[in-house]
Amino acid sequence: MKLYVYHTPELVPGDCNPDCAIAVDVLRATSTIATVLAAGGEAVQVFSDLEQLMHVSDKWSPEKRLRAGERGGGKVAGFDMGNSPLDCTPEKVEGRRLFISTTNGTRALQKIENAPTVMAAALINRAAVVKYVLEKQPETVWIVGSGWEGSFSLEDTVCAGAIAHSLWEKTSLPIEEIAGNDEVICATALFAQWQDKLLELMHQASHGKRLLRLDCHEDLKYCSQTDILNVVPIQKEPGVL
Ligand code: 3SL
Repeated sequence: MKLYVYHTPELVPGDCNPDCAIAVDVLRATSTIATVLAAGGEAVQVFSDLEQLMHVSDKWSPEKRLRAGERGGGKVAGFDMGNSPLDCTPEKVEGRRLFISTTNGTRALQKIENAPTVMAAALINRAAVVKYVLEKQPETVWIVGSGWEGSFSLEDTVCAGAIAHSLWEKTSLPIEEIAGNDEVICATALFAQWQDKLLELMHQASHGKRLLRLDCHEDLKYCSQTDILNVVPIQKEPGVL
C-alpha cells in the first residue's frame, strides 16, 4: 500500500486516480458527515453550490430531508442547520438525508469523487476508516485535506497524520515504505507531536480561532476527540455518502 497526503484539494494531481481517496475536513464537514451517518441519517449528499442543493432537495419531502448550509462558519439563511456536528442528534437526523454545502469540505469530496472508493474521515472516526482500509488493502490511498479557501489547515493535516500513523503502526512497515510523498512523513510527525493535545492544536489553528470567534467551543471539543464513532462514510454514487 502506498499512501499520499495532499494538504488541500488544489494540490491533488489531475492526471492520476488512486484506488481509494479520503477527504478530511475535521472542522467541520467530515466530522458532521460521520456524525449524521452514525446517528442514523439515511445518507449525506454534498453540493458546492447552494442553489443546486435547493433544487435537488426540493424533490424530497421535508420529513425526509435536512438542509445544511455553511458559509464563513455561519448558517446560511433559510437552511435547517449550519455545519455543527452537535446539531446532528438521532432525533433530528434519523432516516433523513442531509443535503449539505460547506465552504471547503464539500469541494474536497467533489475533487476526489471519481476514485473507485471515496471516504470521509475525521479524527472522531479515524479508527473505523483505518480498519476499512486495512481490510480492503487498496494499492494507492490519497488523504486529501480540505484546507481553507486553498490554503493549508493544521487540523486536516494532523488528521491525515493520525490516519497515516495508525496505518503505519498496524502494518508494521517502515514509514518510508508506505509513504508515497513527503507530506505523509510531515503529517505523521505533526500528529506524533500533537496527539495528546489535539484540543490545544484546534485552538491554535486559524480555522479553530475563526470558530471560537463564532462561539463554537463545544464543536472544537467534540471534533478533537479520536476514534469515538464506528462509522465509515463511503460514497455510494458521486456526491452521496
Ligand atoms: O469549510 C468547510 O467545509 C466547513 O467545514 C467550515 S466550518 O467549520 O463549517 O466553518
